[in-house]
Amino acid sequence: MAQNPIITDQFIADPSARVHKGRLFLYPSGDKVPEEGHVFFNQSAGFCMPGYHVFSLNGGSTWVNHGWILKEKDVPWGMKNVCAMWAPDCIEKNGKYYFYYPAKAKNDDKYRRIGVGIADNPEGPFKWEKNFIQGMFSIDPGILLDDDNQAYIFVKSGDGIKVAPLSDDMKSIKHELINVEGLPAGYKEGPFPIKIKNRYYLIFAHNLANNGYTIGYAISDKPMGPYLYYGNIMDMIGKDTNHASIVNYQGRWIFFYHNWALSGHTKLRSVCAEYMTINDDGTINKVVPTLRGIGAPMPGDTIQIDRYNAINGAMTTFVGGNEPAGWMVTEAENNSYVIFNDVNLADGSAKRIQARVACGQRGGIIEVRQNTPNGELIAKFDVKYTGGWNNWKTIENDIISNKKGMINLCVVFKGPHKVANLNWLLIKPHKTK
Ligand code: FUB
Repeated sequence: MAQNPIITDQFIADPSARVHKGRLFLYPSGDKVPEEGHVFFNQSAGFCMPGYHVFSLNGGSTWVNHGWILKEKDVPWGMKNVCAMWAPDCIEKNGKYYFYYPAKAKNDDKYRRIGVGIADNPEGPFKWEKNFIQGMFSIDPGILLDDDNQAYIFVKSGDGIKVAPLSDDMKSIKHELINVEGLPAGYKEGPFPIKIKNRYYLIFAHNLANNGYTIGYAISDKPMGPYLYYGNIMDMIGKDTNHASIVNYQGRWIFFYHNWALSGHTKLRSVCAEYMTINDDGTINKVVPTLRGIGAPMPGDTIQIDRYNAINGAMTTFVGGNEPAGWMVTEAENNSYVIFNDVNLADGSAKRIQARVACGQRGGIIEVRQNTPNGELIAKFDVKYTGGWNNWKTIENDIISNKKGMINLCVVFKGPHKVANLNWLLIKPHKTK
């Protein structure tokens, strides 16, 4: 999957994004529907979180799922069957990858502990340390590696955000956690530290009036602070958690966060991403949630057209029938259209295009044009009755006028009735022998 939310075949939250070996990796936590009879322990806050997957971007807009990196049952020091694996982080130091995660420890009455695993590759496999890091009972580890190779672990601990330098082997802390000074009043968690142009940034989730979370940021000239609070990067998106990270990928800043648009349930979350900009004075411009999100679909990537930049005359709703979870364009009357920006046609060699459609009436024409409803015609589909508005069929046709590089698509529906429900488009990569 591609646009917001970026993954729709499972629930993930608390995204920690990192570029490793030039590739964009995502280390989220995972939410799941509790099994019948699941006993929540008293500090679960209603979450059922069984462990971690890792994802990476293919360069276009498809996220590759590298599978499980850690399940609760494999935490050497962890309590079983509590599903308490909250927000993780993963950084690289001297060619090794260190994955930090909170879990509930067995034989321990403390809140949560933080463990670490070490790998030779960003996607693992990780070798898990036998015990948790001593001297902390915390959640939400966020790691900063400074230019002098000193790493720091930031956590939510007690009622604030704390920090300590990590030992050189990254498996313990050099001294006890200290409070990060200079942050605003109110509940804070989800620290994500990052150094940008000699400034230390601390991004964090902030729940000032127990009302819902904003994402705030603070800046310091020293890794452990004191920090100066600059306000919100993202305002409240609803009355529950948010948790963010930022990363520079291929020259652009990307802001990752989570919402619960897919499930409608605040404990079953999905990760989203937006482009973000930083001003010359170091301040960060506010990020507004969109459907379109980031990434430029390439030939072979599905173009989730319902995650539009603009729409006119049609609307979107959840897809039904046997389709995987997600949304579709629907109620597409004559001349309604949807605009989806930034599709990467690469060298322009693609010859065929597919559309995933469902039609419960007499059909009509779907035109794919460049930029606007009257823009150059790129492809055209003659849509017929498919057996119902949720009976899905993939149809395919020639690309009439191919382009190279980045273009914006405008999909126009034409017909005397509602034309079709449209789930996605896909430009087929041209195979040469
Ligand atoms: O995902 C469980 C907890 O909710 C995280 O640790 C917090 O940051 C919040 O997102």
